[in-house]
Amino acid sequence: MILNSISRGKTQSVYTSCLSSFLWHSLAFGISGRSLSNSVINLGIRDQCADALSQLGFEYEVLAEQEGDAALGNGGLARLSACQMDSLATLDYPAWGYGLRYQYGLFRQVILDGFQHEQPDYWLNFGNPWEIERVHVSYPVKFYGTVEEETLNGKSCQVWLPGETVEAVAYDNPIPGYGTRNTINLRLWAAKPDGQYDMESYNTGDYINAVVNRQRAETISSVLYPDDRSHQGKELRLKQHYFFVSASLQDIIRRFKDGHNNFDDFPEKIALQLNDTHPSLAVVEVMRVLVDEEHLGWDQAWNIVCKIFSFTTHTVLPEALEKIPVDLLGSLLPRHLQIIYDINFNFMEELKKRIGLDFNRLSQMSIVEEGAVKSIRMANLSIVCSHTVNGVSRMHSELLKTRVFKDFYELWPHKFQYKTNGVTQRRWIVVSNPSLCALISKWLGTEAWIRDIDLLIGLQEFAADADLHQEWKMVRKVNKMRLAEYIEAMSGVKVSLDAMFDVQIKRIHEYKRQLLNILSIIHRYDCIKNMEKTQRRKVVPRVCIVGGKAAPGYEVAKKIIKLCHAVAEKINNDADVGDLLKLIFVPDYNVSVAELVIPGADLSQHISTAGHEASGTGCMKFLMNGCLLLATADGSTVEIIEEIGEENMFLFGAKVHEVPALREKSSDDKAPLQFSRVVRMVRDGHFGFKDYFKSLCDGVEGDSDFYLLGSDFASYLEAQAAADKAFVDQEKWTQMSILSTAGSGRFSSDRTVEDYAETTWGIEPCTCPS
Ligand code: NTF
Repeated sequence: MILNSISRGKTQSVYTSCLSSFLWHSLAFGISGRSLSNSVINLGIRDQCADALSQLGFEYEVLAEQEGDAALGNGGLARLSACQMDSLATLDYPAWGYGLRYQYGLFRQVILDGFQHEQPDYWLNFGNPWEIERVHVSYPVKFYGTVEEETLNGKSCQVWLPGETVEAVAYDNPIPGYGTRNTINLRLWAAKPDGQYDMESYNTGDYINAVVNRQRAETISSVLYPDDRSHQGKELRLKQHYFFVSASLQDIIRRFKDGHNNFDDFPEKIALQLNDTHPSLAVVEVMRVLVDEEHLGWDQAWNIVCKIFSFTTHTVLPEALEKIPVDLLGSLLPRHLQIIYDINFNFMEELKKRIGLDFNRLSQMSIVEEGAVKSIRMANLSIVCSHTVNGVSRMHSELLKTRVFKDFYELWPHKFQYKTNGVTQRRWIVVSNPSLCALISKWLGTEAWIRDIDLLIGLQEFAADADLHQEWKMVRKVNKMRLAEYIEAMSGVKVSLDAMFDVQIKRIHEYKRQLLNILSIIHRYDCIKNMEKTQRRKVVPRVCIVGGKAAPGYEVAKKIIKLCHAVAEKINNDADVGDLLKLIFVPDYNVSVAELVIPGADLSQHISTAGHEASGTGCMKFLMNGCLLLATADGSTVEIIEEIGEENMFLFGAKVHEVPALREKSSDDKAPLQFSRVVRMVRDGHFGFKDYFKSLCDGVEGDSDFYLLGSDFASYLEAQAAADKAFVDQEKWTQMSILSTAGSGRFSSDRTVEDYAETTWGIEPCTCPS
């Protein structure tokens, strides 16, 4: 979820246009990863820093490793925002990011006996040197209370009498652009108690209550919800949403009002991007502020709202769309609920004029969902109030138009666009893979690709050059050594550098199909065990690396982690197998781990059931680093195929249009024998924990195989075999690797934000005077 505001039109500079703001979503957003290396690279002072540190007796790399990850987000959505901030700064866009300064970021994953345990991530233990506390920038945020009707200048109006006030205090985190003086700001809000309330309690002698209330206020920004998919109707979560939205909008409106005495120019100066539905209350809040506080007429306020908001959704599954129970919303934000009802009333009236009394459709498109738990559909609210609805890849956008938001697409086809995600080459090549960075610059004869990613295509010309092959292989080997050392230190397992390093790192989800990967590893193991010794010599050695966190309440995902450990235990200790196969689970997967693992990977897996991954961004990071992809045609991989060609990756599996029919097909026709065999091995307790794994097996056999592991298994094994074959021919492999990097330009977040700037926000870069 992103909510951004940007100054529109031609602006002189960031400084003269300080009305410009980029209001970034908070709850799935964060500073993600470490800041030191990225900042010194972007500022162009890395070598000076390293020299200065060495004079003080410190090694730069060692020092940089000491920094902890800021994990103020869950997964791809959060890291996407961080990449986009880097691009916005680098490309001189006048932007601001907003978020929540959680005290506890995403939990730390600790593995005990193969099971995931969650430990709190109190990342502020040693302070955060990157932030500047703005004690004077704070705003009251109100909750609860009642709404009363009053008469003002002869007109009746609604007045919200809140029951609780909390203070939002700003902490600024500068984001420097690369090769520019432009530095943008990420403003994070921390919740503090409202002084007023404290005193009242104290005066009545209720000292204990005063302290408890202080703590209650601070709770709002205390902890990040660790589930990136399910949105239970939790009051604290809703409070976080509104706290972030209210503080950020007060900040933006204050800056706007500094230079304007009415709201006529507001849509000219501000663009707000709803990045997923988590900040969608912003549309309601803007209406409330304009109507109740600024006393604009409803129509005038509505006109402004419809011009400033655009919406990006990051999910494919209708069931993952956020809904807020009306009772909860009405008690926490009573005035907002009224406004939502009014917006919906107007929308329904307009809709009736367009489609007539088609009650089925009217009820599906309504912002209010009737039913056992009456709820507000945040996606519908966002679509109704936004001028643009974006998908995060072309395929995602097609699914939105034909399935998820079909009715809305038929009503407003002009609103629907897509902006395929991207990642920043500054962090994902320059910072995390410095030797590859140097090699690319040497062969292209310039470092300009770091700002102008399209230049990477120039590598194509040398894809068959023997000297480049030599150097490319050397860089890859050194990165593999670094990863192998990490694996040994972390797990005690020694891995061979001659093996193919095969990686799947991402959040654990059934649709991402880590289970498919593990089952195919069991199959490989089974094949090796059943081979003659002479045959084993022909096996291409593999090190399979899996990493990812499971949401604490997601039982199936936790079982998949345990299965991975159980299988690893068996394989890694089997003398028959030796270096031919190793399975490693990398614990506590986070951005820093990704920076180490991605450059050292030969093959990476992006194997979601077609039609489930909205985009995926991990695949882009691997691609940039010259890692070959083993993938289904899902999300952004479809566009990767267009860039590098099917022949340079290993594609498999059902296509998106085939999935519905496959789900209908009778279970007996779906899975091949090899699949049944490996599932049986798990069922029979080959890896222990027979009872515990039973439900995992039940979930992929028969009609329960919703994610189609069985029907994709045969083609998955074929793709794996093709990868083995290609790896034997190292020159061919290296050429494919070079072509992967060369073709990755389209997947830079520079391209994504330029696209947003031009076609959604209508803004231009403004260069800082030097
Ligand atoms: C994720 N969505 C999608 O699952 C990914 O495919 C996509 O690459 C990223 O967003 C970024 O667009 C979510 O994390 C969420 F929360 F929306 F489900």
